[in-house]
Amino acid sequence: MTRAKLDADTRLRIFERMLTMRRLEETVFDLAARGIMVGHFHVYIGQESAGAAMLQAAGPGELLLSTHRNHGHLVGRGADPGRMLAEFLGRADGLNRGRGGTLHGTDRSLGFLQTSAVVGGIAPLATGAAYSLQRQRRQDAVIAFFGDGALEEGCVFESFNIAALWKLPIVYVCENNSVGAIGREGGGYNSSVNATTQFTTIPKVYGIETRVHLDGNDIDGIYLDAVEALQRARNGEGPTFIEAVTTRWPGSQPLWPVLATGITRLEVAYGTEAPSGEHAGWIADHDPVLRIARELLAEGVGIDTLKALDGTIRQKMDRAVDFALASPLPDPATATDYLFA
Ligand SMILES: Cc1ncc(C[n+]2csc(CCOP(=O)(O)OP(=O)(O)O)c2C)c(N)n1
Ligand SMILES: [Mg+2]
Repeated sequence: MTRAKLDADTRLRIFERMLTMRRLEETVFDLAARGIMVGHFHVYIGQESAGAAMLQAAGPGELLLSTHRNHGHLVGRGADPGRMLAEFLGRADGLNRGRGGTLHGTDRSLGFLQTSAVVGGIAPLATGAAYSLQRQRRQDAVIAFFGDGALEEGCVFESFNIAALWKLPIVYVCENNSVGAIGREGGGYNSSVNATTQFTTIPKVYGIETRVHLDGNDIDGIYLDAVEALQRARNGEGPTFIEAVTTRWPGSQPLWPVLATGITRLEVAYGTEAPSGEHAGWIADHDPVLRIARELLAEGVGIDTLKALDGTIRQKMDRAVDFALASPLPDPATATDYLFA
């Protein structure tokens, strides 16, 4: 199916979100390597296209919820990288006052309601948020991001059922990164094990509209589907399920993530440098940031424009690190603040 290409400005803005996500994750790796950031975390490298295109389509009143691979969604929605990094370091100026860390990121000021690292756990929360929007008669929708693993969880099926029955304003976004995943059996990070090979069959059973992008880096197609799905949700026509399929980033194969492909070199997209190292194949064929950069260059965007954009984003990340490091740890006297009981 051929569809209209997006205008150049929208494509560039989606790319800006993608590059911001990438540079943030590289900063996270740097903080971890320096021993400043401790504990486990998950990164969004290799999946930026879907999140960036969805977030580009989202309006200011939309509500967002995410899963353990949430950094990209948060920063792509516009969360301040300094406050994000402060949160990851457990500092008082973090988005959640240092209480949540990487796995519970939220930013209520942006409608980013919740991250749940419980696989599939976000689906009922997001569906409840959609019910709330419906009750308030708001012309907004919920976007719920989750991985393919979520489709092994019973609460996701219950959520689909309720959302379809009540025509709730919600877009479920399944980021299927299982292509090339080695999974636990292969000694790597958990990957989904599902009896169905076509995830869209699950929401379809409930009469939910489905769209699948076998090329999960098709930012035009995902953006256009997002616009349509959000409109359908706001019109009271019910939920949509969008699946984006991506090849798993080598750095997300091990139990602890590693910056397997190094700092992203836009020079590879400019053609002034060849991809190198053990994962040169992934860099050349699957890196979404380089792919969209190449597409933009082919469409006439100048190398200087991309260089300037990257420079601005890198400076933003440097300032974010300074902000996070300058932020104090929470005062122990506040340890029981913000508790329900
Ligand atoms: C209910 C539950 N079971 C198991 C885990 C451990 N776990 C963390 S991530 C993960 C794999 C999730 O796969 P997927 O949702 O596809 O996300 P991906 O890591 O592939 O992006 C598992 C099993 C968990 N967090 N929650
Ligand atoms: Mg997965």
